[in-house]
Amino acid sequence: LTQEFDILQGIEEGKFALWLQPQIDMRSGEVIGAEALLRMQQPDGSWCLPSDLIVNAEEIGVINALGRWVFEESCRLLADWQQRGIELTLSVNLSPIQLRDADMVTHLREHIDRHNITPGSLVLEITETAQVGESDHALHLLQALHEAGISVALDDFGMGYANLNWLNQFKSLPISKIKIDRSFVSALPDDDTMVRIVASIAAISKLDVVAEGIETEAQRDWLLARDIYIGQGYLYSEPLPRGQFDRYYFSLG
Ligand code: G
Ligand code: G
Ligand code: MN
Ligand code: NA
Repeated sequence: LTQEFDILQGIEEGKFALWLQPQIDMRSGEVIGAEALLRMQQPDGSWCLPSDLIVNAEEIGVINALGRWVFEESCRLLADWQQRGIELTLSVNLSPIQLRDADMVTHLREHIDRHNITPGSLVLEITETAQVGESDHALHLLQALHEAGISVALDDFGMGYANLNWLNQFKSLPISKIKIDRSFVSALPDDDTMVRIVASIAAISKLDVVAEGIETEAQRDWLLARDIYIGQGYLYSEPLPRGQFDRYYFSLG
């Protein structure tokens, strides 16, 4: 179990890092962005995300502190890219609990201003299970993010599909992307029902679609044939430490 002390001290001691998984325009093979994935340095020096770390951080009440570090680090990273003329979006995962942090948007805007980055280059990934459509506060927050020019993507989309109530509401939410959950992509091309449904919802709502967890060329080709062209997955790259991500980016550019 990761304790509060370990997490707060880990932040102080530089034990956290954001690794980057490339997001690809599969039509051209070009890198168009990255998802930031949190890693923590282990006693043996390796980096991973302990499977219970996010849940623990939520339970012991330090997820907002950790989330703020992630925001700050993301803004530093974007500022560094933008100073070097690298125009990529950075997608950052958010815990549903952070959606209840009343100061979250103000805090984010301060970082964006301080680092002088383009707000639209930052994408916040929220999970569908956060059921934002059912909370006035979360709706408010989405609206504020929208007004600040920050994009929002629905992560792991499809997992909560059984909730029809939610589906109806989501069409009117200020979000710009949906990410099709890896479990549906891995069922392609044999079982395509779910992805077809998601793709048609996206088409109706005019949202960008990102397909996660693409591992095979057959999956990529199936998606491309249905105009789903933004992809992320081991077929292209695993999440990479920053230096390696830069090399990946420049080797393709
Ligand atoms: O690479 P992967 O093992 O990183 O990620 C495992 C899970 O942890 C994913 O569901 C991902 O969304 C989540 N995750 C990764 N980084 C972060 C982060 O910075 N904040 C939050 N809240 N979740 C994250
Ligand atoms: O929940 P979220 O989508 O944020 O989590 C991303 C997770 O998916 C990370 O743990 C990341 O390492 C993992 N991931 C990314 N691409 C692939 C893939 O192609 N196959 C598998 N099995 N996992 C992947
Ligand atoms: Mn994600
Ligand atoms: Na996901």
